[in-house]
Amino acid sequence: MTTFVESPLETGSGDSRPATATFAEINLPDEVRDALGAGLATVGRPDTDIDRAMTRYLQVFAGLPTELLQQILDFGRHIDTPGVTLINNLPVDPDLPSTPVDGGPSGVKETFIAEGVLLGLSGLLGEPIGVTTEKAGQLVHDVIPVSGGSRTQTNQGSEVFLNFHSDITHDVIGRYDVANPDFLVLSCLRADHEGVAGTYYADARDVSAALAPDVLEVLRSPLFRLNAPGSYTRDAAADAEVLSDPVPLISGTREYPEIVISANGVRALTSGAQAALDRLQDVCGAVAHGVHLRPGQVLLINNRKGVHARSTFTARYDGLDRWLQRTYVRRNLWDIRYRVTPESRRVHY
Ligand SMILES: O=C(O)CCC(=O)C(=O)O
Ligand SMILES: [Fe+2]
Repeated sequence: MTTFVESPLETGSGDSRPATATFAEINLPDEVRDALGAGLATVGRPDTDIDRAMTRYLQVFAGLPTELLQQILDFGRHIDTPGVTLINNLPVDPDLPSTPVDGGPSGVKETFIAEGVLLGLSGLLGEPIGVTTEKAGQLVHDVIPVSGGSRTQTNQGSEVFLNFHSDITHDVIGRYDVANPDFLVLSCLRADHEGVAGTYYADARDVSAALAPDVLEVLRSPLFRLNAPGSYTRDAAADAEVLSDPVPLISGTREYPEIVISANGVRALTSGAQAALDRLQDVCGAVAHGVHLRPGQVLLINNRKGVHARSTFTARYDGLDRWLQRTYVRRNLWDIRYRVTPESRRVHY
């Protein structure tokens, strides 16, 4: 049975977190972990035939206890389920190689348990996709500190707080919150040296409840332009801003709001909008749930129900730095077919 356990988690700096069930935790019993690991070991490399591998992962994960499996499926399919779920005690690779200092992928990783955990869980939520401007279109993203990017608002950073954001996708339609992933799966292969890197999630339901009504109304107005992700502006625009059309940051029904924030900068169009934006980051910090990810732990993140952030930590670039793997997951590939590349039906511009 799952409980809304908060003991291994930190709360944000404030005291305004309402008691809603926007965070959940799943603990795998040891025998379930071991059976999953044994099943995944039979699949091998996922990248030679990804659709065959996804099918095999589904068969392996179908062996989870019904209650646990349903909780993961419900996370992906229902509007009223938590925005974030931490899964504990997943199988890990027997001998993890060095953390790649160039941000990955590792050329010497010879077992694929982590990839199986990541892609198998992703397949329970939807379909993993690649984006050509993010990690060269790969389906498995390595999230590793990179010295050249240590102070950037990207997943290469470590020395600066990565502000509350959604993972968005630059799109010529002018909206960056349409073709972006519905879910992120974040899997920890190696913690940071000091074990202090925190990953935080603020649910838009909690955020909305904690905001003053007038500030919420401003955030629900199309007074904000999102800057494209740092990976896009770096590669395609020499780090110049590439702004979206004006959008609201919070939208949809009051009961089930959607939130979007770009990590690489939001341009507020009025001074009132700027004040609301500043307040929004503070409120996210106050209502957020956080975890110091450890090997064998995975965070399922709904990229529409809430926003996530990462604390600072110290990278040493010594092969033992923090190493996460991440997927971008779409519930439905049909709606983003206008962006598909000729090379792969899972990779989009
Ligand atoms: O490093 C983390 O914990 C999260 C980084 C992040 O925002 C991401 O990978 O999308
Ligand atoms: Fe992110």
